[in-house]
Amino acid sequence: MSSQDTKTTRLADIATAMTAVTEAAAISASRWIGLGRKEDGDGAAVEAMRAAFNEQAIDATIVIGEGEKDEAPMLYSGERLGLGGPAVDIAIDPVEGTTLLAKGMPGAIAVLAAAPANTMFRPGPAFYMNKLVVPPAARGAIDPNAPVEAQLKALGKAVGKPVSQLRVFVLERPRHEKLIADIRAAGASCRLVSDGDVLGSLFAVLGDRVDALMGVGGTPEGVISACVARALGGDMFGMMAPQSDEEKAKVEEFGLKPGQILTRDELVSSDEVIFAATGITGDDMLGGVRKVNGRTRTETLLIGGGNQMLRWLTTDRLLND
Ligand code: VTB
Repeated sequence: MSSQDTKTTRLADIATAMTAVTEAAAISASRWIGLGRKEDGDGAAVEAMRAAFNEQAIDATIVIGEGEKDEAPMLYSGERLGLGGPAVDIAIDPVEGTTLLAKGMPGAIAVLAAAPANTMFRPGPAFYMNKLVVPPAARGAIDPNAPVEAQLKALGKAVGKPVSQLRVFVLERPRHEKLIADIRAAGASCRLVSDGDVLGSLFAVLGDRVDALMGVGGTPEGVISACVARALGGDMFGMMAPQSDEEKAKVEEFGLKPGQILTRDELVSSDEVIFAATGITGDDMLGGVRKVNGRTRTETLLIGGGNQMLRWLTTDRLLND
């Protein structure tokens, strides 16, 4: 067996476990769809994720938990989970898009990324990151320090489109007013979305709906996005972008510089990455949790590094509720 085959086999084993974890989180969170209580939905997903991890034959270290930024319930960074097995770093977002969940809007997902132990960037207190995510054709073609117009020109050249046909995923936030104006002034268009830049990064890497993702979002989501980019051969840069003096001071104390740019491979230094996402509220990429013939159906997207494969899994479970 070649080393590539060995790697693939090991990944496949962990991959199944990872889908069980995101599915458990999505099912628990789905009970809170549209109830206006995002912390409760997030808390349910966190507890379900923790319980599901502890049933898997892995030695998982949570490198990136979620919650501190939104004062939501935590799966703590540094927490060890699992029954023992391959040592992996885990970045989780039990509900990516808690507001979407609380409002019953499309696009909330339960998501995680896994990679071999000690290969994921530890963001510490850095909550916000300025991201640039592009598809494989543009890998190495974009200067993260260049103005937006120059980046879009380089992107267009790399993907073979005029700038006027490029669309950029941007979170709709007041902080992005200038970015949005710059994108439009360059002749490109924006897909403005209220939440969910992990899905945005996935779309950008796939060149599906958008050609790039730009702007400031959560750092946890950023590391998960870097795993997607690495697994599928796309590119990403993440720039430390503290949004308050307090965050800036903590980031500096931690040894990171505001404005410091991390490459995709600094964000995750292994090709052996796994990404799993299960739809909660559902959108046109991943259906949400729903009842079908008395069973609970989930839709999960699984991406395994190395072979650049995307796998969609539809699972129906008989649950007692
Ligand atoms: C983004 C988005 C997330 O946080 O990362 C965003 O993808 C950034 O934080 O779904 P702000 O909302 O504070 O701008 C989320 O919206 C989740 O909190």
